[in-house]
Amino acid sequence: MIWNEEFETLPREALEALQLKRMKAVVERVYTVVPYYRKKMEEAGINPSEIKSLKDISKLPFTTKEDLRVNYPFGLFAVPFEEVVRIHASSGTTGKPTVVGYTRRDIDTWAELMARTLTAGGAHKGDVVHNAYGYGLFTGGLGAHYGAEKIGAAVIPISGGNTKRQIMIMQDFGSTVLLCTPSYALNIADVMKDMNIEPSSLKLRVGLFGAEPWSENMREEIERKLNIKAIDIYGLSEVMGPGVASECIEGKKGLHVFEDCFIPEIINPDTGEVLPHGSAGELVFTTIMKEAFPVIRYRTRDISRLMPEPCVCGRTFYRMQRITGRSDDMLIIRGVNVFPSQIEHVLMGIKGVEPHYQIIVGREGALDMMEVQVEISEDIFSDEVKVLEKLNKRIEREIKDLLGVSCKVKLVEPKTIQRSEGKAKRVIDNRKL
Ligand code: DLL
Repeated sequence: MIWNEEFETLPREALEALQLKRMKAVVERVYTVVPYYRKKMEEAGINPSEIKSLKDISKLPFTTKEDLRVNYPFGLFAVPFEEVVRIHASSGTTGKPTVVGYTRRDIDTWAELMARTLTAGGAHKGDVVHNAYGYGLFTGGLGAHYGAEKIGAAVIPISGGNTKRQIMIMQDFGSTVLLCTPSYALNIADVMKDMNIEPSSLKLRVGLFGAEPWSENMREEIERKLNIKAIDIYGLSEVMGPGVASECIEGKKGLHVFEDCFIPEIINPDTGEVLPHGSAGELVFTTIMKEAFPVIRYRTRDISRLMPEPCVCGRTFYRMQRITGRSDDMLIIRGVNVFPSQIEHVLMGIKGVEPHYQIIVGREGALDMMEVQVEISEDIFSDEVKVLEKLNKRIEREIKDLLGVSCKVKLVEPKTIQRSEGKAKRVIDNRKL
């Protein structure tokens, strides 16, 4: 099923004409109203009037998380603040979050995109949508919520956590569609098994999973353990939230990018050069429908590939391959984006610890676990156990406060963490996706 036949099956030529019109308008607008964009374009020696074809997009400078940080919190908003009706945020590279805003029309566009996403995954009016994406500053919960209402489904805004209760609600309310991160879906499956509940006794039919990397193996495992079809959905706060690209249940191979709202490019992450379709590289998006927080050539750091081949479902939007990695060091731990630099930021603020640390990530069952090994200084090393225990707890608490995700801290003796001979290896990720 297709939610919006008119746009989702636009012939390529008409789609590209629409993209060009919208792209010109947004470039013109940010140049006029956002001083930072104007300055960057001037520095790059490009004027919006020189954007004449879709290819000309490559003349525009990239936008990065660093640009968002410099303009924290609202410096890149492109409408008067009273037009903003919603603010979300995701983690930034230091203590400050990345902030994004939406006008009323942006919220409508987002609901439309999530309606398309849910429909592509096979959801419809009459479904009971169990939305276990987190509600709050994270875009997952509320983003999916509005789309589910738009298609006329009954939404259960359950948010994350309390898994036994989630399962009871699924049984009692007859949930048919599950929305959560893929690792949480596996966790639900494990808890169900512990509770001796047969997945086939539930009404669950399909799950739309995203917000973290997963693999075809994980898809098979989720489908088998929960007795459902599992669909991959992708998005990021800076560009919109969920609803940037999604798989269709007919094809289940690559995610259709909603190209009437976003222009995708693939670049070489080292040189910034635009790569031809089919090559693997970093995904870059330009938003062409957003009002409050448009982004021009936003570097996602996600590695993928664009697939122009037609899809069995009839959508004309190009697909992107499932995300295969990142071009930076961002980790996703239990759905929360974590940068090693954030942990470093905490450590630097604590007396008695050295800036030598290592993050070890693994899985216990379906749950991500993070351990941070931290070197302590010589003078603290000889202190009493009690002092060290206190220090340990303090670091754990401060990391939890900043990241919103708990970890285990292990203090290690001075000079035991291997020194780098080039790029420091801060992270050891033992998770098998
Ligand atoms: O995770 C938005 C979202 C919510 C997408 C719910 C899908 C479902 P952020 O918190 O800003 O936004 O994190 C964005 O998460 O750059 C990717 O690295 C990663 N990511 C999101 N979806 C996928 C996916 C939301 N399907 C970052 N596969 C992105 C792999 C994903 N990684």
